[in-house]
Amino acid sequence: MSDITRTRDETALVARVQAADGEGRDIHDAATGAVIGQAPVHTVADLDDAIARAKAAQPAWEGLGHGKRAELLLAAADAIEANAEPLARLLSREQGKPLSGPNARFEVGACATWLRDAATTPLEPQVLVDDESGYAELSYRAVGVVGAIGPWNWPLMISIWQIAPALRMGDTVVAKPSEYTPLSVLALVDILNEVLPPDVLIAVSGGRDVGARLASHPDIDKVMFTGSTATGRRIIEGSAGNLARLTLELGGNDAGIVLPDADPAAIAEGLFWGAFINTGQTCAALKRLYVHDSLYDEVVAALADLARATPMGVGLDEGNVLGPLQNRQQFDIVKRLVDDAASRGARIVTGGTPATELGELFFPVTIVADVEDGVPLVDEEQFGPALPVIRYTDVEDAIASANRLEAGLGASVWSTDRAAAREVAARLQAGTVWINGHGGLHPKVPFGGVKGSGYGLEFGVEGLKSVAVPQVISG
Ligand code: TXE
Repeated sequence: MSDITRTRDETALVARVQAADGEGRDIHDAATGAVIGQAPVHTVADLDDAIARAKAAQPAWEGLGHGKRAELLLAAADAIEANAEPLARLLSREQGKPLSGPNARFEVGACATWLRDAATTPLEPQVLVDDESGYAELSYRAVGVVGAIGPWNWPLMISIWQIAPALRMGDTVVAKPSEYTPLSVLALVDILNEVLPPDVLIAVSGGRDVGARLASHPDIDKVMFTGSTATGRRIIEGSAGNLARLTLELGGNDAGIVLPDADPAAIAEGLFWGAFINTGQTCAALKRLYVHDSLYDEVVAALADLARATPMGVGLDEGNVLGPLQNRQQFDIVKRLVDDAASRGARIVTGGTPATELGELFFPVTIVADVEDGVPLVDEEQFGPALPVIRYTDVEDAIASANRLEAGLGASVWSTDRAAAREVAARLQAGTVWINGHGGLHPKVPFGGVKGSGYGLEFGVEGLKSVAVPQVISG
């Protein structure tokens, strides 16, 4: 086996991908502020070179066929697993999420799972007509070079969601990680490249200028993007020139509705992790919770109890399951929204002020009660550990509230009556509606948003189709 599979700690992973001394940008441990390493600062010229190499490598990669590509991708998944612990440690330090709980180790495990699934999901040609009128079949071919632009919240998992189906379908990929979390993605790509042929997957570590060029480059055929709605709009504009196909996952402001027949004790933990997985920095997290008046106080109290009991701190400490905000910008957004809600008379049940004793970017889990639609903490995406809980008396009002914002990624309904919950679910404007849970994903179940949360589907057969072009052969 190659040397990378013998790597034992995260510093060795960083050493393989970081910039030469004095040429990079310091990347800090989100929890402690310590410097982890120096990210290379790639330029637009570096990106152009990477795209040219990826384009040159694409025909041979497609020519290998599904079987051989699947074999290589399965070997790449094994390589991730062989390096799981150092990758998880690097991710934990750079992103902030703890090793334990549904966090860094979980994320690295999901990378291997999603990669294997993309490698092995069949996508057979579909015979559409085969009779006296003629013959026609529909199949899916590689689209070409895919640009993968990633965020900082689940940097490894989301990169794999973008990269794996594209490679499987015979595309080559140029990936640009977020400038906040480049090292872990560079390390992941380095590990994958131990088994992939040269130039099939290239990571370019740059900022917004590099992202903008990647989305609009004439030799990019498809862009997979996860990030903010504002950047998504810019990518759409950029694609007017190259006509790149787009998959845009633009975050959300997911509503949860607790129906009057729900059992607060039974749902409290599901609600808590639905909202606070990755310390709330998750696109499809529960971001505003509508609770029927009859259960309101009980649900708020149960959430506050869990908030107080759930350990937050430095991610490498195995006891912690909640971490810091990843960056100052996000910390400031969360603080501003919580302060603003308090100033408008909302009740801060627990949390509410920075946990400076833990470190600069820590904000405690904050449950905000007696708050209403129209307050920015409800209407804007907080993307952090603060949950507004809104009281309702008529379920029609709760449905209208859930649907009133531009976002449409996920939603959830909580009830002991599954049929009643499904009826409400069908009326919610969201790409996924969970019942008695929030945010659970499966590699075979398509995921994507509606309205301002973007368009296009990831995962499963639909995900493979989205990084391919349909071709009809007729006659
Ligand atoms: O996102 P950006 P940021 C939300 C969350 C957060 C906000 C901003 O609410 O507060 O977005 O986060 C690249 N053309 N989400 O600033 O700017 C950029 O370099 C092409 C939700 O990190 O959208 C990075 O790689 N690319 C989200 C990526 O886009 C460009 C997860 C995302 O950056 C570009 C993260 C351009 N013009 C934040 N400008 C989710 N859906 O989960 C920047 N980029």
